[in-house]
Parts: sequence; structure tokens; C-alpha cells
Amino acid sequence: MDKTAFITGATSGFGRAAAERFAAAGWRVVACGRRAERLQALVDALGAERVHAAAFDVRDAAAMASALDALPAGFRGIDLLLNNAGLAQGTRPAQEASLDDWRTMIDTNITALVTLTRALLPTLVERRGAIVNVSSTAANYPYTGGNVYGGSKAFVSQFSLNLRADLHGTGVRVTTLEPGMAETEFTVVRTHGDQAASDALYAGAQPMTAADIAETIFWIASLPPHLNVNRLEMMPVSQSFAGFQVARA
Ligand code: NDP
Ligand code: 8X3
Repeated sequence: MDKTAFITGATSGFGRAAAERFAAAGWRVVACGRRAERLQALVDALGAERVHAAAFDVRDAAAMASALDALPAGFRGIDLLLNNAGLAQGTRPAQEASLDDWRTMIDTNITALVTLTRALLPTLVERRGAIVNVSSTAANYPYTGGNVYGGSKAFVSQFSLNLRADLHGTGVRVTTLEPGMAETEFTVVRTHGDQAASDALYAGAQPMTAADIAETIFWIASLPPHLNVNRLEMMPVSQSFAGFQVARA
């Protein structure tokens, strides 16, 4: 196996599970995130020949550029970009939400994602690689308190489909993955550190796991090169749809 995956958000949740899955299958992995000690733990567990740690904040364009410049020779030919780093911040309705939270989501989920994608596109085109962008069911179904998070993920989904159009004929594959409820650090981050709220949300719900998502991403990346999954929405069996709300006078 002579392939390299560039995985953002590899310190936790989907990204860490994906780093482990791809490394186990013999891929080289560029593992990104801010928590350098967690990236080092991945290197220690999976081997420096398999994993390169790139610690930077995806919102910092200069730090991103430096990390790309500093990639070792064996990790420069990117075959898969997994745009996974992202977050929700807050659950309050828009009229009560924090503008700082909104800006953090836009900077991370949108601006950083397009910045990194633009930087790696020449390599991906050269190598007829693949892009998997992690969106969300929140891109497709509005819910109270979803506001900018849902909007940012709708951007990710639509950007992915438009990338597909622009990359027509290059052989580069693009997928938008739209998961529903999965237990990771997502809700602890969303609630600014409320572990009890996170535990309560997932209790008894049999949510998807990070390993479920990683396996799906690995499947997408391992399909024959003439196949493209455009968008893939997934949920745990325990989750489905609810109706519209009605305000009564
Ligand atoms: P986690 O909180 O477990 O992981 C998020 C990852 O994103 C971490 O590795 C974190 O790294 C990284 N990250 C966040 N902000 C930054 C930043 N500014 N710079 C660099 N890295 C950053 O959550 P998930 O694994 O669940 O989330 C992964 C993706 O999946 C997100 O885009 C999320 O929106 C999406 N998603 C999650 C669902 C869920 O139910 N869990 C469902 C649908 C989509 P670090 O903090 O070390 O920088
Ligand atoms: C995460 C799923 O429903 O919390 O993207 O928005 S949800």
C-alpha cells in the first residue's frame, strides 16, 4: 500500500478512528489537530513510518501553510483528504446564541475546510485522489439550536457537490458524508464542557460510534477508482425524523 491520507481532527472521534483504520490497512496518515500530545500518542501507537503528526489550528492559515511545507517527503503525496475537523458550539436558539460561537463554527467548518482543500487540490488532481468532507444530517434537517452549525454543514455538502462538478474529468473523487448521532467528544465540545449533558444525550440511544464512521470512510476510499459516492447520509437505527413545530396563539 503506497497511499497517504491527510486527516484533520485526528485527535478525537471520527478522525482518530479513521487514522487508526487507514494506518491498520497500510496507509500512511498525516494526523492533524491542535492537541499535539494526542497526535504523538497516535505516532507512538501506530509508528512514525506510518503516521506524521501535524499539530496546528485549522483556523490559522499561516500555521496550516507551515504544516504543509513541513510534511516529510514520504507524506507529501496526498491521495485522500479527509476534511473532518469541525464542531458545533451552543444549542440556544439564534436570538440567544453567542456570536463568538457562530464565528468559531464558520471559521472552522467552512473557512478552514476550503483553505485546506484549495491548498491540496493540485496534489489531489495530480494523483487522481479523493476528498471526503464530513458534513452532517444537520445540513439536511433544521432543528432548534442548529442555526449556524446546520448552515455551516449545508455549506460543506453543497461545496462538495460543486467540487465534484469542477473536478469533472480529473479522476478526483469527492464525497460528502452526512452522519447523524454519533458518540464522540462532539457534545462535550458543543456544550462547552458539560460531560453530564453529553452522557444524558447518548444514554440508551445506541448512537453510532467513531469506528462505524471510520469504517464507512474507509469503504468509500477503497472503492474501485471508477466509482464515486456523491453523498452518504447515515444514522443509528434509534434515530429518525420528527414533524414540524406549530406555535399556537
Ligand atoms: P470530536 O469533538 O470528537 O472531534 C473533533 C475534532 O476536530 C478533534 O480532533 C479536534 O481536534 C478537531 N478540531 C476542532 N477544531 C479544530 C481546530 N480549530 N483546529 C484543528 N482541529 C480542530 O467530534 P467528532 O469526531 O464527532 O466530529 C468530527 C466531525 O464530524 C465534525 O466536523 C463534526 O461536525 C462532524 N459530525 C459529528 C457528528 C456527531 O454526532 N458526533 C455527526 C455529524 C457530523 P483538537 O481539539 O485537538 O484541535
Ligand atoms: C451532528 C449531528 O444532530 O447533533 O452533526 O447536529 S446533530
